[in-house]
Amino acid sequence: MTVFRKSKKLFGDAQRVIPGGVNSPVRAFKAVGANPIFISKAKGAYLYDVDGNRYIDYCLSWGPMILGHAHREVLDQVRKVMVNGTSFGIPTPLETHLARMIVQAIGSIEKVRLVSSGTEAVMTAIRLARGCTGRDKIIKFIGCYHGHVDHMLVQAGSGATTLGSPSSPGVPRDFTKHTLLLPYNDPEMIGRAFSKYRDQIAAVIIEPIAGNMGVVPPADGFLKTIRRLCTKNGSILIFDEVITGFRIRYGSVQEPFGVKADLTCLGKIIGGGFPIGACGGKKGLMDRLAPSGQIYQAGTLSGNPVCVAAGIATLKLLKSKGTYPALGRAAKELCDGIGKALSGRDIKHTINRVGSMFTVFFNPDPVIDYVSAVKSDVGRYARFHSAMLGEGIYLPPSQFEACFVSTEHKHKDMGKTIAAARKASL
Ligand code: KE4
Repeated sequence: MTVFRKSKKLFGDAQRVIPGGVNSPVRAFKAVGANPIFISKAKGAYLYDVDGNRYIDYCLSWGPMILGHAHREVLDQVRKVMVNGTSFGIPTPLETHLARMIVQAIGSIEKVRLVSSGTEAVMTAIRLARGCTGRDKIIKFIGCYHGHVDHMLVQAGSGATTLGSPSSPGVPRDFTKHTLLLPYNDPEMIGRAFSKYRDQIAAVIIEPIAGNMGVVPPADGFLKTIRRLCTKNGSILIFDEVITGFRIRYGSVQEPFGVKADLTCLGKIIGGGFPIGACGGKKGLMDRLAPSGQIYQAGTLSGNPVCVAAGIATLKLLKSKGTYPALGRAAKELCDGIGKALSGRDIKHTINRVGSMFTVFFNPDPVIDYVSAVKSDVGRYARFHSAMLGEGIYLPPSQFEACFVSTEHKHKDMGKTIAAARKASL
């Protein structure tokens, strides 16, 4: 019987001094109706909580820990750099090194600005798109999440192609009146939006493989349709690859999809577990950013040597041959096993997987967009999460998130996870 006594006490302590007891809402386990576990340490594929329980971790800090936790070679590089100072607020050669690795890995990126979070990367991309086009409107897709910047916290307007309204208190209506929310994987709707707003659209921002409604891949041709419409109307195409960047392959998903973005947002993996984000694109766009251009963007700790050292070490290790096929094989073995376990118990579900990111939806039908995703049985997911936690398996505490596999997840970990799925009380 898994005990959470110390975590429960720590959660009470935390709630007295931190809103909701957490520093990011999803960590509070509200979506699975439980108290969060508090972590004491992590190594490889495993988390260890303050009660001494060990978990196989499929959340991996929401994606960054693709090499597993506390990777020796990443920490060695961080140690080497940090003893020489941690932040100077003036350039270091390390930033150029990481920027060059990103440029060499992603064909659509000629220059890149490093920042400290995915949210900042998105903020930068949208301001750049608006500044370069002189237009205001932005298209985003229902179910995609691009960080907590005001104009991205939008709920769909009343009609199909009406502009959005705030989805959070504290966001003035004026801040979202230029944001249009469209259904993911619906080429007809985006065609109608461009017909209606044509040369008013500064940019379209999309998760090329959605991870924030659970994993939802793009329908065939959907991304190419968006690319064609953006090119035709002089709008900027922004791929938010904060999750997918260096997750599916060494670089972006633009190459396998045959769609080049004008701007790409990155984060998570490129920081190797340290705070980072990045916005990259063609020189003609990127050079419009201050100080080479007039479009302002800044950050005290942007590109700081510690985070950048972790990112460089991580990308170097990811570059080694065979990394991504092995990640894909491990995730396939896991998803096939979980699928068989649940089907064997006649539990209706669907699993979406791309490479080493996946979601088990408790949904009898295909999940192809937000409307189909939210038909999932979130109560059953909560019971699944709790049962798996009790068996030492840590899944994201929400049905609408992505699971990830790292290079440290071994065959025995998959076997234990599949066995747990076979007996989880649902
Ligand atoms: P951050 O500001 O949290 O570093 O990145 C925002 C962001 C931007 N774009 C995409 C596609 C993202 O997935 C994210 C953040 N992802 C969430 C989990 N899906 C982070 C977890 C959290 O909010 O606590």
